[in-house]
Amino acid sequence: RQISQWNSDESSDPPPSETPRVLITGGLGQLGVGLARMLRQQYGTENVILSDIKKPPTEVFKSGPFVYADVLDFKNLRELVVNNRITWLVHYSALLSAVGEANVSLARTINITGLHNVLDLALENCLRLFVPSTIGAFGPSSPRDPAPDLCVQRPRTIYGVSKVHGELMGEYLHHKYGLDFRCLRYPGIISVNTKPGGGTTDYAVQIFHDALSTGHHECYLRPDTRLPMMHIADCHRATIEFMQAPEYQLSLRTYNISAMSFTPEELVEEIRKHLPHLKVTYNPDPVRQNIADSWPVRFDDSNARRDWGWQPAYGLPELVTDMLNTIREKRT
Ligand code: AKB
Repeated sequence: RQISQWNSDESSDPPPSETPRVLITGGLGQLGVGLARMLRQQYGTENVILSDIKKPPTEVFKSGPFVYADVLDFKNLRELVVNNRITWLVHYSALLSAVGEANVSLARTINITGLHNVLDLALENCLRLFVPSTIGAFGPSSPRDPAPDLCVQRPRTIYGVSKVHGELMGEYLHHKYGLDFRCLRYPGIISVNTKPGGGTTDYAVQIFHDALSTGHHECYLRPDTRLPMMHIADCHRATIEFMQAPEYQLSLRTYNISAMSFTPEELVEEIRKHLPHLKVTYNPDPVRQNIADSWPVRFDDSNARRDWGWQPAYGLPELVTDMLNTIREKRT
């Protein structure tokens, strides 16, 4: 009775077509909570559902809808999409580059089988589907400075292989069946409130915490390792602007997005403008160094800028100032 009452209740009418109903998978990783916050500001708290297989921290649970969702369980996902009248799916579940190399079989299952479930579901339910790709989708034979949108992609990590697979599957389903597939290749993302887990670019987050706690950071990459990076606020804004872009503006379905590119020693130099006593030692980890050496040092994102107006707000000085201020505020 309750359900039929709800169904006949005016307040449960489908939202107007411009208001999406969003489901975010892997929502408790580095990116989900912040993206949900920004989407909820625009579309209303109830229209954005975070999901993961882990129990959320209390503040996340209290801030809006959260549900259990395992991307390997197709029926569970389908139930969530149907019952909640989802129209946009943001698929953040994935194992990152370094942790993927340590557990190839799990990375293959989550990053490829999980993606297939999401693609099938998006097709079945006419969803707009966002799947992030990465600088890790390129490899040693790709042009590295800069890496364009379209070029040779022969990554040497299971993470990269799964991301290229995702790009190709999504684009294939778009061209064959009209799936509204959208994919951005993210650089390393720098955030305060949520930490990355198991990536190659993670040093560029940890160094800020170390700088303000012990004053010493041991870097697992060589000082001259240049990689594309981005402040998390730019990453969220790019994702939302891209999801909102009308289809006719998109000449591609997979775009590079870029903001800045730096080496550990350049980052240290910028942090030392605020904290002159920061001590950094270098102890390269062969696995992560090898991965980083195969990735682009710069991204060409001219297509994103031209087609849907992408423009980053943070350069290196702004990123460093914001990271240090935000961590300080959290600590007081
Ligand atoms: C990683 O380092 O694995 C990620 C990425 C660049 O995709 N942060």
